[in-house]
Amino acid sequence: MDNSVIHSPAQARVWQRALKRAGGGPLTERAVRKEKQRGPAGTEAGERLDVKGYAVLPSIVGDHVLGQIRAELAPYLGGRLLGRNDFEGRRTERVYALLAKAPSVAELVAHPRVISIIDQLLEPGYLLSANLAINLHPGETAQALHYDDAFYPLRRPRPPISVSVIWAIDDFTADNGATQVIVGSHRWDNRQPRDGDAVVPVIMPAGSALVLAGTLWHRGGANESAASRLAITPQYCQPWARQQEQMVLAVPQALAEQLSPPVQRLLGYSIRPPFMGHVDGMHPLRLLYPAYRKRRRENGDLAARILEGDGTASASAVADATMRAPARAPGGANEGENGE
Ligand SMILES: O=C(O)CCC(=O)C(=O)O
Repeated sequence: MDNSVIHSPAQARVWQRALKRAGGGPLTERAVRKEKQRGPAGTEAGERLDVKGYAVLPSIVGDHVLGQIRAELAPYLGGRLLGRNDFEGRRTERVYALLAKAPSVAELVAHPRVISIIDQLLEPGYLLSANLAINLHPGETAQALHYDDAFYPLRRPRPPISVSVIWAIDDFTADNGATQVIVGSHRWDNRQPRDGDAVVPVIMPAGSALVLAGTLWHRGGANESAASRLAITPQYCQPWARQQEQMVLAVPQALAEQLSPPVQRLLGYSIRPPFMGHVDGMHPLRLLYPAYRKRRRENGDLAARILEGDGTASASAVADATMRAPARAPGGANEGENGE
C-alpha cells in the first residue's frame, strides 16, 4: 500500500519547484500553476515530507503579523484556559475557536506557502479541522507521543487523513518545548513508539511553520526554560473527514462573513461533490452571501468561480462579487440548485 505523504511524484515535483523558485518569498497560486506547466526538477521539501514525514518552512511570516497575533491573543492568555488533562497539558494554555478570537490567525491558516504544500497532500476541498493556540508554560512536561489523525479509525500504514501545521510564534528552542518528532514514523504500520526511538526537537525561529503528516508520531516537548512557548496549529483534513472543531459553529456567521473566501471554504462553507456539506439542499455559502444566487444569474459563472475558488478569478473580482453584494436574497433562502 502507498503510505507516502505525497500521493504522486508529479504532485511533489510541482510544489517543490515552485517553493524553490519562490526562494523564500511568498509562493502564489500563479507560481504553482506555472510550475505545473514546467518540466521535472528537484525534490527538496517534498522529499523531506515524503521521507521524514515533516518539513520546516523557516521564517515565512514577519514580526508585524506575529505582533498582531500576540496582541489579539493576549486577552485569552491570562491563565484561564489551562489544559484539563495531561494531553492538553496542565501547564499549557489552549485557545480553541481561534478565528473567532484572533482574526489575524487567518494569515497563517491561508498562508500561500503552506496552502501550496497542503494542496499536494490532501484532496481539493480539504477543510480546517482544528485551529488552536498552544502556550507551554515553564515547567510543562513532555506530552505523550501521538499522531494527529489517530482518531480516524483506519488502519495504518496509509496516507495521512490530516496535515498539521505548527507555527512558531516564539522561537522554538531545545529547552522551551519545541515540538519533537520521530523522523519517518509516518510510514509505520501499527507499531508504537519504543524506548530507544530517537525523538528529535524541531528547532526553528519565530515565524516558521512546521508541516507534519497526520500520521507522524510527535509531541510537545518539556518546557525547561524560564519563558512560555507560544504556537498556533491549524490542522487540515480531507474534505470527506469530520472536522475536530465544528468550525461553522465555532466561528459565528457575522465573523465568518469578514474572512476571505478561501478561509470561508476551509471552515466548511464549501461542497465536497456531489453534495457533502449542503444546507437545506443548497450551497452553504448562500448563508454568508444571500445575494449569491442573484449575482450568479447576473454574472454567469463568475460568482461561482470566485466562491468555489478554482483559482481563476482575481482578488479584485472576489472583492467585487462578494463584498458589494446586496444584503437581501432576491427569492428566499430556499431557492436554488444543489451544490451550485
Ligand atoms: O505543542 C506542540 O508542540 C505539539 C502539540 C501537539 O502535538 C498536540 O497537542 O496535538
